[in-house]
Amino acid sequence: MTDISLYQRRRALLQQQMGRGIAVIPTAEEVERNGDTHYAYRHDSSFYYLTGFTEPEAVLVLIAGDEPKSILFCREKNAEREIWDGFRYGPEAAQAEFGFDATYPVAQLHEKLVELMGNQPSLFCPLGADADWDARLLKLRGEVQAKVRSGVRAPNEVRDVRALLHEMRLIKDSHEIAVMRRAAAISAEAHRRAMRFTRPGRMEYEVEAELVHEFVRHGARHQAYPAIVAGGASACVLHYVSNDRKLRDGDLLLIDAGCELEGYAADITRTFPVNGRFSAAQRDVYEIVLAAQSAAFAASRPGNSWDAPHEAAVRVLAQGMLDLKLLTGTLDGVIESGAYKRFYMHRTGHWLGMDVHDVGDYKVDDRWRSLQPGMAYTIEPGCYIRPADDVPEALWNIGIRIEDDVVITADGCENLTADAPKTLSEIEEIMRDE
Ligand SMILES: [Mn+2]
Repeated sequence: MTDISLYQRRRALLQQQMGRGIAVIPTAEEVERNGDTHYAYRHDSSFYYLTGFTEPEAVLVLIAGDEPKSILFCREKNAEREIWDGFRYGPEAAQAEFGFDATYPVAQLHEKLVELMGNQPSLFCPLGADADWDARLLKLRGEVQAKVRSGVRAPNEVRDVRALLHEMRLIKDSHEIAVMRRAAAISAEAHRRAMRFTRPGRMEYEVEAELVHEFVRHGARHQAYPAIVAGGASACVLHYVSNDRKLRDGDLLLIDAGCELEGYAADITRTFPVNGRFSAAQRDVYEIVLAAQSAAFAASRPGNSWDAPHEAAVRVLAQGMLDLKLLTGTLDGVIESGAYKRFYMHRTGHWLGMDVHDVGDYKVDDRWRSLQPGMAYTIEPGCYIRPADDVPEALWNIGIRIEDDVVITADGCENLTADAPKTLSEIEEIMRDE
């Protein structure tokens, strides 16, 4: 059963913030893959956030002001197409099921919009997200403008509705956190399964198949992003997705994978030895990355700056690089100069939600924003050591990242992905079990 009130509340909140005006928010288009087939359809996240509706060819129209209205345009029922493509709600059932004030066939969108846009002071849309939609809405606005002599005015300002929507989506409500917990739990189970399965001689894609199997068998039909299954030197390629090499004894395996469940993403990275036992050099680097992650966790609490977890992680990583003789100089010196970026070139996290790299500004008025309860993000420090003359040979090709998903709570943060083994002993134990 769809919980209508959840989406109605979100629409009402957006309407309040709009003040007066009309918003037009389309869902995503279907995309052809080749020939007659399409990529698996994925709705637009913001459209879904406001509607709970997952069919393609749908548009949400909101009227804000004294008489707020929420209106859905969607595909009509079609017995013939439903035999081929499956169920569709149609306007009538969609109105009852999703709690709209009105619904119309999407074929009437243009004609109805000309009517609805008249005398609205502002037009809100995802401005700049899709050039075709921008052009279409401006043309529509022009048609309204042309009726000026009959006393109708067109909106005289066009605003990006995403500025409002993204601020709303940044703070997760209890429903969202509950879904994210489940997406995280399934993904953590998949990482456990991958650890049990991994051994020298197996292919990276065989490990990927184990991950996907675990996602799908729990109803998470899609990955939140393409899985990275990177053995040995490939772990130093940040977005390695070929996943087609043989796993070698003595190498590490870095897996960055998470499922999407009911429109919400999980994003977990674990790094572990292919043969189940960390070498001394691997252990040394791993302990540093793990300590950096702990420091970032400790800095994840309400009131702290978004940058605090990153700064904390960088401090530990940079000290570790000095200890390992990867860098020379002083701690403050290598942080100041950015020398540490040779081995740690990304930031320590990103917002997480419906999109794996979720929406929301990281800075407000040019300052890092402060963390608040309900904000969800990843904590993912790493260290990537490519072969070089000035790098101790024992460390060559060690690439390690450890990534968990957290939500800020009233007094700290909740780790959603704690079930994925992370300490040296937990990892060696689960790999020994097989
Ligand atoms: Mn991530």
